[in-house]
Amino acid sequence: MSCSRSRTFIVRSTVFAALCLGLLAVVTPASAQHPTLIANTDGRKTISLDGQWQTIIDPYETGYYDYRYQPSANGYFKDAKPRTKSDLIEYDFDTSESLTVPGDWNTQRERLLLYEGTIWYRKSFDYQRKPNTRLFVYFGAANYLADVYLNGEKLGRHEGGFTPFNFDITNLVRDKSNSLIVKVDNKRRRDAVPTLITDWWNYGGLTRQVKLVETPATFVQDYFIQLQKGSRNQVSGWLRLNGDKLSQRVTVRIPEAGIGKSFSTDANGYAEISFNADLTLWSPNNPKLYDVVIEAETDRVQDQIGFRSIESRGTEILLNGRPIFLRGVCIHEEAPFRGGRAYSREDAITLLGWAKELGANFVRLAHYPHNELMIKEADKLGIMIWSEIPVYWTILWESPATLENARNQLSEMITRDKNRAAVIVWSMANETPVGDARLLFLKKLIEHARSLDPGRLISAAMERHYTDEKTQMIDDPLGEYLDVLGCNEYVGWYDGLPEKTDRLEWKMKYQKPLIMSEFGAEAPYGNHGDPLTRWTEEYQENFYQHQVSMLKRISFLRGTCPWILMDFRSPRRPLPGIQDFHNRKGLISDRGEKKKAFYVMQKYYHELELTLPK
Ligand code: GCB
Repeated sequence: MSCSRSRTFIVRSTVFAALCLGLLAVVTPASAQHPTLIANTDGRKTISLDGQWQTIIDPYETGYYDYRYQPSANGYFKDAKPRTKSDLIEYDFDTSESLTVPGDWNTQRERLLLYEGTIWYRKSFDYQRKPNTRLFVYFGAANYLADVYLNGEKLGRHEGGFTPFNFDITNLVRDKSNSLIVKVDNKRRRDAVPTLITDWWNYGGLTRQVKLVETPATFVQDYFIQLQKGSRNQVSGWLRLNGDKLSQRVTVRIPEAGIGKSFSTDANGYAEISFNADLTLWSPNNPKLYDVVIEAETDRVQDQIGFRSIESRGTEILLNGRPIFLRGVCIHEEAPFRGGRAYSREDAITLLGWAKELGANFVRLAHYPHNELMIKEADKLGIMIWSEIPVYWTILWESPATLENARNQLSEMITRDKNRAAVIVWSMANETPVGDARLLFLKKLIEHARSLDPGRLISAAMERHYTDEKTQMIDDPLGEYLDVLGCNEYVGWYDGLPEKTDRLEWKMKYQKPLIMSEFGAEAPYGNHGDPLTRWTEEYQENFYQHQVSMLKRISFLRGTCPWILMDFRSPRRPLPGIQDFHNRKGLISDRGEKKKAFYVMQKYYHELELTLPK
């Protein structure tokens, strides 16, 4: 993404041409999807399209394919109305039910709880066109596959349920009654990312905010402004313009630090930036954010950026040059109290507030990129983040299209969040099986991540195995390519009883820091019994007590992320009266009740806070 300097990619082929080429039926290669994602849309004039959208449920994709299973020229994207009393049109957005955006569809209507398929969304809006102004439509996320149309014309397709995308609609938008239509399809596919099985709910829909973004004709489309790797006073990065006037003087200002440096963009609108700066560094104790202004001749955009360095050396993780221990917790993007996908600032504040109460300075946002508000709140609160893409379990390692899709999701995640100090780890994968094809696949992702962002730590949540009955070994060949190793282990839950941890010794093939990226046990809040009775809070508490004693014995351990902060919905968890289709490994219930285990981790974190550098 950072190297791509081409103009915004807009698919505006006529439906006729598309039909001739068979384009509508073909998935656009992910790499060609969105080379020009706009960074920091919050720093721009936007018009929200959130609220009620008219929707049509379309399990057979009747609005897309004709009866020969060919893309239809007159699909629902035409938003047609009968013109005469004799006209035959078998759909009507106006009289169909509506859904709220942002929001998953599953939790908005009872009969959609298990729905996996297509729903068409339509928003009508007016827009006053302005001279020298471009207009984009920006989607925070659509799970999973989105086909987007404006006024009957296709803008393009986006694949991947957790990252943003945008389209230039300057030449298509009109003053009155624009019809913006999105076909969202959340059918699971073997070749998709994630693939057929996950331990979380496949919430479909326009799950994050949708907005119109106004920019000048030539605008600052993206920029990377961070401390250079290994430095605490050298800012380096790049910026990129999009438009017709690509050669400009652009000034980067950090007023509070008295900085104003100018750079010239090349014929592609690209400039590298580099300057010295005496800055107060961002850290959990002092999450300092600076106003940063990027001023081109034709545009001005403002951001809030924190500056900090993050490195690994031997088995240490160094924040601003000092060793830290990551007191973490895993979080799913599940809404506290109401259930469903989390999307709001309030959701973020609640979840991160609980993490703070636990004593955490770090969160692992599992298993896909979470919404941007979460990252921005963490930036303000001083909570460090592990962010990951949904390369989970059993991806099709040999498929070039699957790799391209994963790469694209990685690009979009990094593009969106690369200026957020809170993010310190990009994770490539979760519990993927050791093997040659998988290693090749993940090495390509690592290479790609490093090319987009040379600064952050690269990790992956891996597995361990027994070399004898008391030795746990981490020697996954992937470890060689990572900066920090993640390991998920459930000794005491899927593997024996809690006491089993007492006799285990941990070994790792690599001289690198280890984060125990998952460990946990299930208990619905309020279910009581003795410490060896499954599903009780006492068992979960016992599990954590034994885990903590074991974790304390691992000399190369530099972080812990219990699984998980809050209970979440999962189709893999049917046990009646206990799970009821929820994974109950939360330290807190989905109603906000803290379980006994919460206090075990809290105590451990408070001890760590007193004894280890923050
Ligand atoms: C794991 C997975 C996570 C599951 C968890 C569990 O290893 O990474 O997605 O939810 O175990 O509860 O089994």
